[in-house]
Amino acid sequence: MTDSNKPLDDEAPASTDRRGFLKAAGLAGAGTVAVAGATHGKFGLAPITAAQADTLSPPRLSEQKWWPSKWGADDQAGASNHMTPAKVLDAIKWIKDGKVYKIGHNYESTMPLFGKRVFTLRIPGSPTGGPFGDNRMVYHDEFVTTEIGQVGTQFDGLGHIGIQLGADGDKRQMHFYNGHAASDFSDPYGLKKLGVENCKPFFTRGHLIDMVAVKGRMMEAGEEIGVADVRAALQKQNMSEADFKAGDAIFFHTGWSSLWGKNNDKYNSGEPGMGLELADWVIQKDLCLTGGDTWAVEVVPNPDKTLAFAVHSTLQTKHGIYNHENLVFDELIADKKYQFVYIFTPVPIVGGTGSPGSPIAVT
Ligand code: UVW
Repeated sequence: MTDSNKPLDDEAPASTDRRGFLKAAGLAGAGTVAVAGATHGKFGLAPITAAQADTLSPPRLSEQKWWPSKWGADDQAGASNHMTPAKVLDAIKWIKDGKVYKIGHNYESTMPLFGKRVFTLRIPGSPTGGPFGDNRMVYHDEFVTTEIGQVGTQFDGLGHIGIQLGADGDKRQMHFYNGHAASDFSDPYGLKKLGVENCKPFFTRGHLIDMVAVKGRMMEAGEEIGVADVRAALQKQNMSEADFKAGDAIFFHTGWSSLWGKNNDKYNSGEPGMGLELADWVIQKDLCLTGGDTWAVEVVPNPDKTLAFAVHSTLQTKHGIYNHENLVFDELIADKKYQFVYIFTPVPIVGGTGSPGSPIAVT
């Protein structure tokens, strides 16, 4: 990792030596798995034991303090701060055809859901109301029960992923983007900080990496996308690393979305995706967002069996770089359109952890 934040001296428990802190960090990983609940033991995410933690070689992910953010100590918008008028005017140069591609899935009860999340829709009364007036108007409303920002095509806000640095249950030591501690903002009626409403709408250049073309097949669960893979895809697509500018977004087509609604068990069983090497590259390129045709956009299980969703923790928690999950790129791939304007306005649910919605790519 080239992550160069300063050590967490002021956060380590007073009585903890380096070895002890590594152990705490390892057990924090176990806590993360417990949050995943139903996935315990799945994806190779079994919690590490204290004995395993003792053998971990430094530096561990959670050893370093990642705040204050480069966007300011009070910032809650993270990498969406890249969305400036200059960025929009630069991005718009990529619109040549006037063609709009829908890159999100429809929302329906048959979509694959992570863990025990649900999606149910009812039309109360059906019709819900009316008739009104002499014109006899009737109407339908929908009633939806779901984890609204974390099902289907979903955009992770910065209140979604944190890192537990202390003991289980110690919310003062559960830190999120910009160091915000769960003790300061977590609330059953909506997050008091880092709610998705703080994110600025996206209108930026998007680069699509076609891993299916690189591999000649759909990628498999646990298969990591590295920097060399991205370079191979760029070469195949007549693109270059120099095309990436600060504030751009990168997307990965792995073929995994072909399982969507057809083999949900396999879709949910793990996934191919980014590893930490590539996460570092994303940080170096100063991108605003990653996205993919999988439910986490990162490799699951991680080839390093002691890690769980480490790319989420690195990009979202430590760098405020957003993640857009469960996308679909088939039409862009069919048209060989690998560069476009990515447009997405997160639904500003006050205190929400994420957002549903219908992102588009415009060429
Ligand atoms: C978790 O919520 C654990 O993952 P994701 O952001 O991929 O839904």
